[in-house]
Parts: sequence; structure tokens; C-alpha cells
Amino acid sequence: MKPPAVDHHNVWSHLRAAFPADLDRWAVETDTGLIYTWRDLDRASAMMANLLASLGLPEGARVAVQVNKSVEAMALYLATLRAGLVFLPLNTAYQKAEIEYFIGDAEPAVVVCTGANFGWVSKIAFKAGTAYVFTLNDDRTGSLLERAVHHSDVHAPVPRQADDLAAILYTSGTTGRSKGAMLTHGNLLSNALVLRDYWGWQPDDVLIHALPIFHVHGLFVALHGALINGSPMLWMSKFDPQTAIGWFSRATVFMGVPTLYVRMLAEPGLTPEAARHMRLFISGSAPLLIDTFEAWRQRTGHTILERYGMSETLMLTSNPYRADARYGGQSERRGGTVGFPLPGVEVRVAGEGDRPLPASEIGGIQVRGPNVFKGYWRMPDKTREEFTADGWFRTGDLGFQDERGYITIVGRSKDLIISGGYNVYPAEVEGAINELPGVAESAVVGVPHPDFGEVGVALVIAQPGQAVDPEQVIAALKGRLAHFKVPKRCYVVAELPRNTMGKVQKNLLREQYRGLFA
Ligand code: MLC
Ligand code: AMP
Repeated sequence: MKPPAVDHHNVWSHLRAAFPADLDRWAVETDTGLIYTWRDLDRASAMMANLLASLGLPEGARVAVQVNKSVEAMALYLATLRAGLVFLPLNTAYQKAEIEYFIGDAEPAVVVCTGANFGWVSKIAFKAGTAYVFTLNDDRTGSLLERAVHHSDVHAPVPRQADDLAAILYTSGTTGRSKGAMLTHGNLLSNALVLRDYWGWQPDDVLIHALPIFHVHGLFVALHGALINGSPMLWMSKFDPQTAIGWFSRATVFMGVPTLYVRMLAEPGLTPEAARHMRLFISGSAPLLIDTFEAWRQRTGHTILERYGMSETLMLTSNPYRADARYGGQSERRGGTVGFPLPGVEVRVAGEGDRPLPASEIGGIQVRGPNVFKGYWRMPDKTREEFTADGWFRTGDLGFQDERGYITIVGRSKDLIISGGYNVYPAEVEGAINELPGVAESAVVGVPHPDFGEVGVALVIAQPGQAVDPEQVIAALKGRLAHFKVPKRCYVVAELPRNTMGKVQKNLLREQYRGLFA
């Protein structure tokens, strides 16, 4: 039976309304061979939502989650939406000090972690005032499920308005402190609906879900994309190129960061025949090299569709899936570009004083629209800084829009490294290095890497009379930071190049070390 038409903005209700009429059809098949029906997703998220509701949490309470990818973890996300609470996903790579910061800053009422981490996570959480800590493992065990099974599998979603918070996603800060981007039900819903139309989702589509579900790409773009079209998913707990290629014959849509495409290209099984059943390959979260774009076309006969987005804004631009009437009917997916602003999303390129620039001139990319977040959690000053006086959000990306309307990103004004689709802020890593014994100063820069696109390299200056061992620097950082943030190489140097103001010239360092992984 179809649920009634939705008269409010709770994203869950809109996803649920798109479920197929026959709830006993398959919705998810995992790489371990488990099959979940649409009814399973509905019941599991209802039971968890009833458990959350039974806790009597205040309006706007946060549910922070650091667990391995599983269908139950996805159901927990859906349950949080259903219950009208705020979902706060955390990368499984984050370590103690990072988790301590996020929990201290967000003050979640509920924390869900793996059984293996319960000891240290619960200690941090209870100290920060969290009322409930549950466990959830990727083998369908843990106290969350033990408690949820005692609750009803029927649940009426809590009505939400477009402006109500749905999720907080932490993005690292340029000055070290991470900021929580507050996303509303209206943000998530508008983006999901736009992408469903722009990427031409079909009734018989099947998505290969290969990304983690703690960032925008896997959690919103991929998951919402399938659910709001009632499309089943082949579900990979951890990306494996051979499994992905093996699934192409049963799927139609794949979404990945460029590293996933690079890894699949290294597989001899990647052929036009293997990819014949596929309809669409989408790439984003980091620049897709033109070599990868072209190699993919040669090896599979498919042209990757590249799009561009951010945690604060969800998806902003996309190459066309088919002729776009707004841009003279152009339908070409152009490698090296991120395409056109999505319908309803305004994009401008601005120069000095936030003045819009003419076509083809490089400037800061600024955006406006129903997709743009509400602000940074408890950082009104930071929020104000990132918006122009006339209400545009400054992305920190540099680019231009050509005469044909295509946008190209040429760099970033923010000091940021994007490694395998994860953001690494040099300021945060330098801060951690500078605290190590014997270190006077450091600089971290991104250099090209064949697998991750870009990785960090650390240059360290020792204090006078002190010896610093680069390997010990790396080892010490691995105890403090998520490992993807740890520079892949470290060098102790006598000095760093500086400009006349004394500022480290990172462009010279990037140039000097750019061949390191060639
Ligand atoms: C893992 N490692 C990385 C890394 N991923 N190092 C640098 N960059 C990365 N991205 C390191 C680990 O710390 C570890 O080091 C070693 O590599 C092996 O770890 P692994 O877990 O086995 O790695 P693997 O499974 O191969 O992971 C690689 C990956 C993963 C590419 C599959 O990074 C990934 O899923 N990336 C996708 C990120 C994503 O979803 N981004 C979307 C953000 S949303 P050690 O030292 O411990 O041995 C966004 C907005 C938008 O940006 O527009 O979409
Ligand atoms: P995040 O803060 O993790 O959401 O990362 C957002 C950033 O990723 C953007 O500001 C861009 O710098 C970058 N990004 C996302 N998609 C692309 C793309 N297709 N090409 C280049 N950079 C991208």
C-alpha cells in the first residue's frame, strides 16, 4: 500500500513515499550476500525511531554515530530523520582526540559506536553530558539493535519544516578547529529532487553503493539518489574494484571519488563488455584528472559525468546527463570541467569586493540556493565571514565559467589537500606536528599522487640543538590524527622559503616536491 501524500518536509517521508508498492522486493544486497527488502528498511528504521522516541530527547537533539558501514547503520540514519532528530556522522578513521572535540562541540544526546570502541568513546561521551551510548557492529550485533527489537515496527514520522535541522557534518577548519555544517531537511530534499531529475534516474535503475556513509557523497548523493527513486542498491562495505566491476552486469549507476576510478582502471576485467549494462558513471569530491576521464572512455565506452559539491552546499554543478535547454541544448560531458550550475542553484564567479566577473575570468566561486546550509554549529561569526553581504556563500574554490556555461575549478583559496576524496587541512596537521618535542615549525603541502590524487608532505624545522626523526613524526601523528590526514612523507629541513612578509611560500614547496610520487 502506498503511504499518503507527504504534507511536510521530513526527508524520510519523501524517501518513503518513493518506495515501490511491493515492499517485499529487494532493496539492498550486500557484498556478504545479505538481502534486505524495502519492508526490512521500513521496519528496521521504525523500530530504531521508536527506540529514539522512547528516550524523551529534547527538540534538536543530536545523534552522533561512528560505526562501520552496514545496512543497519543506514537504517539508523533513516531512523534519526524519522524521529525528527539531528544526525551527526563521524569518519571511522577519527581517533580519540578528534572524537573528543566533535562530541564536546556538538554535545550529542545519543552516541552510537562500535562495541570495540565502547570503552573510550563512552568515557568521552558521558564526560560531555551524553545521556545514552549504544553500540552497533557491522555483523548485526550491539546494544542498539538489542534495544530496538523490543519496539514497534510502526512509526509515524515527526513532521519537520524545510528550515529544521536534519544533520550536522563536520568539515575541518582552515585555522585548525573543525566546523559543523548545519544541513536542513529543505537542503537535503531540494538537492535529492534536483539530482533525481538532472541525472535522469530511471524506474529500473540499480545503484552500486561503494562509498562510506559518513560524508556527503555516500550519505546524501548516493543514498538519497537511490532511495528517492525507489531504486535498489548493491552495497559494498568497503570499496573493492573487482567486486564493483563484477556488479556492473547487474547495475546501472556507479558513483565514486576519482581514486575509485583509478583503481578500477588497474583491473584487466574492466572492458566495454563488463560495463555494457551500465547507464551512468558519476565522479566527484575531488578533481578527476583528464587522463582518468579519457582512459575510462577508452576502456569502457562510457563518458564519466563529473559534478562538484561541498558539505556546506551539497551538490552545486554537474555536467549534463542529456541536453540541457538552459544552456542551448548542450549535452556534452566535458572532462576537466564540473559542468553547469544545477537547476535552482545559483553560481557566480567573483573578484575583489565580491564583484561578479565576466565569463572566462578566474575568481572565487560563490553560491546561493535552497541547497546552501544554515550555518556553522555554534559559530555565528565564522558563518558570517563565509557569506557575502548580499547572501552568497564563498566556497573557497577558484574557477571560471566559460562562454558556453561550463564551470572549471582551477584551484582553491583555502589551504586544503584533497586526498582520495577526504579533506585534509594542513593547518590542523601542522598544529599537531608543532606540538611534538624538538619541533620548531612545520609546513604541510599537497603533492600529486597516482592513487589518491593528492597527498600531504611535511617539512619540519627542528629547534636549535634538537634532532627530529621524520619517521617518529609520522608515527606520533598516527596516534593523534585519522591516518588519512598523516603526511605520506616527512623531511627535516634547515629552512622554509618565505616571502618578504615572512609567510611560508607553499607554492614553491609544492613545486619542489611535486615529482615525489610520479
Ligand atoms: C585511506 N588511506 C588514505 C586514504 N584512505 N590516505 C590518504 N587519503 C585517503 N583517502 C590510508 C589509510 O590511512 C591507511 O594508512 C592506508 O591508506 C590503507 O587504508 P585503507 O582503509 O585500506 O584504505 P582504502 O580502503 O584503500 O581507502 C581508500 C579509499 C577511501 C579511496 C577507498 O579513502 C575512500 O573511501 N575514499 C572516499 C572518501 C569519500 O567518500 N569522500 C566524499 C567526501 S564528500 P595506514 O597508515 O593506516 O596504513 C565531499 C563533497 C562532494 O567531498 O563533493 O562529494
Ligand atoms: P567537503 O568539504 O568534504 O565537502 O569537500 C568539498 C570540496 O571538495 C570542494 O570545496 C572542492 O574543493 C572539492 N570538490 C568537490 N567536487 C569536486 C570536483 N568535481 N572537482 C574538484 N574539486 C571538487
